[in-house]
Amino acid sequence: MKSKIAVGLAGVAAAGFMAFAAAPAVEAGHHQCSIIGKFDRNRDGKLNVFEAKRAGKAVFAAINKDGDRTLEPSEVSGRIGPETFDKYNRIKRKGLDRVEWTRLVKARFYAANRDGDRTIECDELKTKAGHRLLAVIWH
Ligand SMILES: [Ca+2]
Ligand SMILES: [Ca+2]
Ligand SMILES: [Ca+2]
Repeated sequence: MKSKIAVGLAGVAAAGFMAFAAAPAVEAGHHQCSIIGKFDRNRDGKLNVFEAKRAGKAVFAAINKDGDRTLEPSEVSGRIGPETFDKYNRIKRKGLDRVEWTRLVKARFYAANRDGDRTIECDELKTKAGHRLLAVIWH
């Protein structure tokens, strides 16, 4: 009898842990989709490439802390990795200029658009590619 109770408690503890672990992901999902409302100019509940580019430009301005013309590695840390930085840093100045940054935003937009239509829907933001898009349009 004692062992049955112990097993039962372990089960409850495991379920409790899983519920705890799942909760933040659900909240994060809701949070992620709020960016659509923020930049959804044509009010269709989705992000088209123009809306995503606008969001990307807002990020550029927000994270370009030194106010120069480019995003340096320190300014994009946590958003893109060094390989991505090098790949899009075609004109080798200090960092990514607005054109290069926008090219990256567009590439991530199309990579995240799994159903191949013209827009990013909320569920597409919840995928790995969606997170990679969010990294360059969210602030
Ligand atoms: Ca829209
Ligand atoms: Ca800068
Ligand atoms: Ca889509």
